[in-house]
Amino acid sequence: MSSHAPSASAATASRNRSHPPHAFSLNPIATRDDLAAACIALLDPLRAGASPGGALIRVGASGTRFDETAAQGEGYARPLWGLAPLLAGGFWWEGAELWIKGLINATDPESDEFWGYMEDKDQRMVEACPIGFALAIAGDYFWKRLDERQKKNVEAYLGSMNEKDMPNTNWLWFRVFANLGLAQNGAEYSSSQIERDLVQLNTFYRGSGWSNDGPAGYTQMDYYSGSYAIQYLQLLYAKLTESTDPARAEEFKNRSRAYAVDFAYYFDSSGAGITFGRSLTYRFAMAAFWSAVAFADVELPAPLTWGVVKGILLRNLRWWTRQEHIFQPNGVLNIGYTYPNTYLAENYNSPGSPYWCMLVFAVLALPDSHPFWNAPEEPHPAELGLLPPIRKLEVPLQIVSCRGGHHFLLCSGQSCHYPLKNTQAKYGKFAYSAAFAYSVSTGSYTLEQFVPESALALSDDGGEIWKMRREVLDARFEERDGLPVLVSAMKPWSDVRVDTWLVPPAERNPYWHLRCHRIESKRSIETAEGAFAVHGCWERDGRTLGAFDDEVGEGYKIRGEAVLSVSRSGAVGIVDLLGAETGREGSMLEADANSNLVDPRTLLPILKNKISAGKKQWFVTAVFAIPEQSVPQWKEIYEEHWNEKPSIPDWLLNLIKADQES
Ligand SMILES: *[C@@H]1O[C@H](CO)[C@@H](O)[C@H](O)[C@H]1NC(C)=O
Ligand SMILES: CC(=O)N[C@H]1CO[C@H](CO)[C@@H](O)[C@@H]1O
Repeated sequence: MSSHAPSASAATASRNRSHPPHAFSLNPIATRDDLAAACIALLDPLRAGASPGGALIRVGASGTRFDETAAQGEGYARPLWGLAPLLAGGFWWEGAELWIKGLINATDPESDEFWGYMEDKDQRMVEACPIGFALAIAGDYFWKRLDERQKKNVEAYLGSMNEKDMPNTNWLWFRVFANLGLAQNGAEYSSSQIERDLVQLNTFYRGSGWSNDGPAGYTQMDYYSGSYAIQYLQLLYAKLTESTDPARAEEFKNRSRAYAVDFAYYFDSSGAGITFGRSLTYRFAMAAFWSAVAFADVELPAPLTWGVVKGILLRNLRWWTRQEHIFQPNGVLNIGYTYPNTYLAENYNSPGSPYWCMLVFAVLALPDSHPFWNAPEEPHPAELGLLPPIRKLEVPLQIVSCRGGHHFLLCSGQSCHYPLKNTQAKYGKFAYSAAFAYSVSTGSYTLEQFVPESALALSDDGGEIWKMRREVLDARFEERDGLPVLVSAMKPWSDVRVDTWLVPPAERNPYWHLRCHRIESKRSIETAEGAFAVHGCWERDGRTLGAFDDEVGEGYKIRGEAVLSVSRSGAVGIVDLLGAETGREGSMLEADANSNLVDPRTLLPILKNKISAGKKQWFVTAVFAIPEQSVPQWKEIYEEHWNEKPSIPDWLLNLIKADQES
């Protein structure tokens, strides 16, 4: 028996389970009934965590920056994003009784389970949004079933949000929905508060369909601008106020038409979405924009037909059905992305918080006869060549690429406006992919814990602490050789400046993007730059991947300033096109366990060197990536593409030469 023979445990280990498959994971997600069943499969297990009065649902034990009542209130309220359209769509689920009782008790000051009225900047404000939505579309259950005293309690509770201080962000939408829900049922509400909030929210608008998650000066346009909040709620609002606020309704629909063409690039042919920004534990909420488009009956510009919208939405959900580790053994969701992981979690992610994912179910409110349900699912338009492979997203300062089937974006110019955990990883990376999820730091000692995935990390203390891009300076577009290029700078220390040019894949090198850096440092530093993180194990026995093995066609090759890795996730490599003159050397970094959002065991191809104080140094990093996920024939083509290294474009060579001569 050769030492390469599979160990008996390899296949068994990956098939083995800690609990039986979840009903959601077994759902084919093809029809309206399938989607209703998927929604119910997510709701059912929550009942076990409900308080006697139904107002509080405990999903887990970890803490948040806010109180436990608000946390368990999330466990109650967020599932309403699915339950309300389920009921509005004419489905019935017997657990709904518990949620109706829960609303009564949550808002009753005489009940043990009363949540307490809202204070300034209260987490309860977020949960007022799904409650408002439930009142608006499923008032038959959540309003008409209540007696007069109970109705007054709901009115007083939601009304306690008016006039309070709120974060100047997407949160303002939550108050719009609290009032709208009351208005739709003829209850007392504040129309002036709705008006003030909408006027303020409108100041976030930046054009081309994109809103900032906050006022001018912020540079944060992530899933909150689209699926998690702003676009999503604009569209729900548009549908609910078509006759009472027609001008805004039309404006919001117009914004979604512009945004949709940009956002379509975020999803690949497998259904996966690009991992970018905070709150990714909301999982399939990432695709909720497409559900809201249908909910609001918005016809999108070509090539985004109903069949395409349906395809993007349902493929994303099916991708999630294949991520079977998103559940706890009792069937409720865990905190994490594709597996339990708190390194990525925000301080506001309570155990119930992942149920923001239920936003995706808005389409359940649509009747069978709706064109969304009638249209046959169509492939992603990029797969059919119906979208240009590269698109400049002027407003969010991103370049999206679907060249060769790999959907990813280049990013320079975003940052979170408050101190977020792992903020560098969530906004500061050069590239974010739908196939290779981003990685976060797991600790603060050595490169293995910092994980410079799609980043340039710098250390001035011999490699103990590493800095990666957080604040981006002077971000702008240039056009070179007919392609958009993102130019920006960072100053990790006051005496270190790094200028960066991000160049999307050219037609002749579809699987390569370039990141050129000019580093000027007055202190001695070490540098490390990473490609995308890859699955770090052999298929044959699941042990840590090593040097390339021709027999099995897996492993990694390191040659001077070039590293190529081939494993289950596809082929990923990195090389400095300036060659050995940069002093950069390739290696494989054993990224700390659970640093990557989709793969708990990753390796990272990196290039490292040292720069002495006072030196100016240019790098021209070329990053190679062919994902298994959306380029199924990658094994046959990767060698040819890897060997076809891009050359340094003339404009860049001239820039470097001029600088070196100055
Ligand atoms: C929406 O777009 C249409 C078509 O471009 C345009 O005629 C209309 O004025 C726009 N409406 C608003 C409110 O922006
Ligand atoms: C704990 C609690 O207050 N439970 C109440 C919830 O609401 C129902 C219906 O009003 C009451 O019967 C329960 O006593």
